[in-house]
Amino acid sequence: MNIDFTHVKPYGDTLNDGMVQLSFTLPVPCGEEAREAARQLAEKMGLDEPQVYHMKDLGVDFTFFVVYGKCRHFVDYAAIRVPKFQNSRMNFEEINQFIRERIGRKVVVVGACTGTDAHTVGIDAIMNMKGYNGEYGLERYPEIEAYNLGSQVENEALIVRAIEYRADVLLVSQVVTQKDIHITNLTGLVELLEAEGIRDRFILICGGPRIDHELALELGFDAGFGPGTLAPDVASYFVQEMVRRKR
Ligand code: B12
Repeated sequence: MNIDFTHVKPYGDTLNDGMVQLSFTLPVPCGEEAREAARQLAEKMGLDEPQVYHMKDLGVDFTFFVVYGKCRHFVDYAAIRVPKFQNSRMNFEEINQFIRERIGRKVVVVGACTGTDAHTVGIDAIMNMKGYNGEYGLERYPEIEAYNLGSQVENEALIVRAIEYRADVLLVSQVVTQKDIHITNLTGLVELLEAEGIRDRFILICGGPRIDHELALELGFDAGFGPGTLAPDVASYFVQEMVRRKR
């Protein structure tokens, strides 16, 4: 198929038909006025021929919609440049061997889910002994000393423990993103570290379902990891970064 990567559009039935499906909620009572409001809104979002395929009364004057339409916009895929990690992905054995040979001591990692965020499953998936999705977590790595502080850890408390344990790496999980609270928490940590003059002591990594590497760099972190991350993805990055920094 001949695709023009400078003009990429969503694909439905035929190339460049622009078909998308959109779902959202409006704070209006369910009815024909609500349907028309959803249709007009979709049109304003850049969808041609919007059709409300599903409308559901959520009660207390809120309505949920699924709308189909043809997106009139395109993106220049050929011009996209995304920051990426400059390292290879190693497995459990390779990472431990790399630490023994290239670092020569245990790597200390301190992790937490910070602020008021109580979602522990993400940070546990990366750190817990038993691991996640077929991969051991960092606690299982013989060459890594891993401290999982759990959830709802204030930035100040994380820093205290990081200093106490002489951490090489800080892992920060943020799952809740309502009102951009993850941005506030993550930038707050960077500011505190900078104010104390210790930002450069740590490899600073964040992760969560709405985090990516680009956002992490923007917020002053060294790296960011999103959905589907496994312990070796993160460990491969930080052990190689430690060696890069020693040079
Ligand atoms: C389980 C759950 C809960 C449990 C949490 C239990 C626990 N001990 O963790 C409970 C019931 C307590 C809960 C509470 C709330 N929750 Co909740 N919860 C979920 C749910 C269903 C699953 C999250 C999860 O465990 N995912 C599985 C893990 C493995 O995935 P993950 O977190 O993305 O982690 C992976 C990557 O992101 C990455 N990663 C994550 N962290 C890190 C860190 C580092 C350093 C690295 C490298 C990688 C990394 O690696 C992980 C493994 O691949 C989600 C919905 C969903 N389906 O996702 C809602 C969800 C996250 N919750 C939500 C909300 C709103 C809440 C509440 C505010 C609800 C309320 N009104 O009370 C409260 C918040 C409480 C609080 N103070 O934080 C919203 C968040 C919306 C938003 N974007 O902000 C979601 C998305 C549900 C929704 N659709 O509305 N929740």
